Amino acid sequence: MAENREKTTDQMKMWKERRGSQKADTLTTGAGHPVGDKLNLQTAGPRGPLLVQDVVFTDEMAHFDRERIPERVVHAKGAGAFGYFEVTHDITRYCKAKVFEHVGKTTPIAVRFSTVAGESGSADTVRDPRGFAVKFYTEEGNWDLTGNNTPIFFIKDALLFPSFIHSQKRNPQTHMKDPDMVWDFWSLRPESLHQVSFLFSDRGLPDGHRHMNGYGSHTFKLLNDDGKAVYCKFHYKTDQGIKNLAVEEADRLAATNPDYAIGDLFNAIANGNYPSWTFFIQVMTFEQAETFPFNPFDLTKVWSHKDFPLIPVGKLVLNRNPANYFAEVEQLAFDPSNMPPGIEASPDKMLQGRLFSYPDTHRHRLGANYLHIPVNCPYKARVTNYQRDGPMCFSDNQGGAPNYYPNSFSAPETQPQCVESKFKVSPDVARYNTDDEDNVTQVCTFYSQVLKEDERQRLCENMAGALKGAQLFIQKRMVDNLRAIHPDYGSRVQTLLDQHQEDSSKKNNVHVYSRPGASAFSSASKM
Ligand code: HDE
Repeated sequence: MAENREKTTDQMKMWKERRGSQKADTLTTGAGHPVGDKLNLQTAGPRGPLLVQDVVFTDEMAHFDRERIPERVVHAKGAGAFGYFEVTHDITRYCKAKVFEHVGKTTPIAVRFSTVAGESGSADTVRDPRGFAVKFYTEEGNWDLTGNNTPIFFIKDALLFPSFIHSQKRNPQTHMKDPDMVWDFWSLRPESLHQVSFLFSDRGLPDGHRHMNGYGSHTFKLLNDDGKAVYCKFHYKTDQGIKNLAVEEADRLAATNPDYAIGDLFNAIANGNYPSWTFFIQVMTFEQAETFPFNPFDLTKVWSHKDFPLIPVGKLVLNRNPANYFAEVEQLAFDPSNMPPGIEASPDKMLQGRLFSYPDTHRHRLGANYLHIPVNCPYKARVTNYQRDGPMCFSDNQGGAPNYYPNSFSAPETQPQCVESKFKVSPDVARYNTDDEDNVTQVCTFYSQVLKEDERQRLCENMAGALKGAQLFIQKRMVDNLRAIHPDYGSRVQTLLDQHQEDSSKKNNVHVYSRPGASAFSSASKM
């Protein structure tokens, strides 16, 4: 029924309605020349050939030929929206950043949610972590909290990231997702088990983007006005409540409505049902960090909420859909190194690696002047510096202001109170191996205490359903790792794998370890 159509389906209709009785605009070329005919090429005679002087055609085609920019190397499929952050609780004793200046203060935000391993046309309902990236447009420059829907990650050393991602994406020859690659990497790197266990639990299939939490994940540093620093983690908890999809429902949606999460977010906002998240921090003093039983900068670990309680800070609300997807979401560029004074990086090796990678990828994907693009531009601050020129310079290029520093002509000056905090670094420079740090304790707690019995069983079924696609020696290595976490974890997954082997030998009589069609990242993980 036409009246039951969703807002996403009715977008064209609504656009027309908004224009009301306004006359249609004049169609122009890219250079603004009015176009007389947009349906017929200019040809010598009715059967051709085409004339090179048909600039209406060449202008249109040349631009079309260049429409695609490189998709994000990870997190390519996503949905974006805009809104605000409001401070509800004072944390100025920890942080001097103006974004937290006083209760009631609001700051505009942009948020992009994403899956990780799929391409930009892939389905939304696959088993995968979800990106949850927030850009705060503050008067001290943009602050990008480029997080995920999990408080932890698969690895703890940034040097491993390209290999890790290669193992989760496509096989270099077949161009297919490859369970051998996925499980080979994970089973060779036991520090991934915490995140892998989270991924194959119910939370690996969130029901759209509104029903999941977000996390800054890394440890950051906060500085107050007196220059005192503490370590901190950021959390945003969904006010819509956590909701996950059952495996069968996720599969059905992947086949029938692959853009389910994009549509769900757009429709909610278009209907005035604005999603929100409550923003918290956890704080650890430098003294507590010294005696913390784990490396407090290890991204494969969480900080217990009992020892480091959540401190409420504010609210994130999304109340505007993008007016144009490419302009405001495809070009939206997050960068963990975007931090205003008062928020700094901790020594976390993953965070440190990200400080380089993001602006580097943006310069490749969007160009050297990507910060001129309106959605990335720190419009609440005024950019005054000594950077000039470059391709696609959209601003006035800072007019006649001096382009060198120091200078004697009253050009932008440094602000000593904004200098980064001092900290001591004493150890030897080396390539330190961290893979043998305790990779067991927290995963064991997750498996045996956080999950309930039915959740544990589903985790094992989901995992075995995907792991069965890998070669036997990889399955064995993975199960050995699981046994090290908890004997029950390993033996349950092994029993399910054996069951599968039996079923498939009965069915095929041959070839029990041939790979099933389902990729390791398909949600379909029931045996
Ligand atoms: Fe990313 N990641 N990442 N990542 N990441 C990118 O940046 C990278 C990591 C995350 O909606 C890329 O603009 C490295 C952790 C999100 O636009 C790239 C390392 C977390 C998004 C990149 C990590 C994330 C990205 C690809 C390890 C959660 C999407 C395109 C050292 C805390 C942001 C782009 C958006 C995107 C690199 C690990 C979250 C290549 C090198 C950990 C949400 O720069």
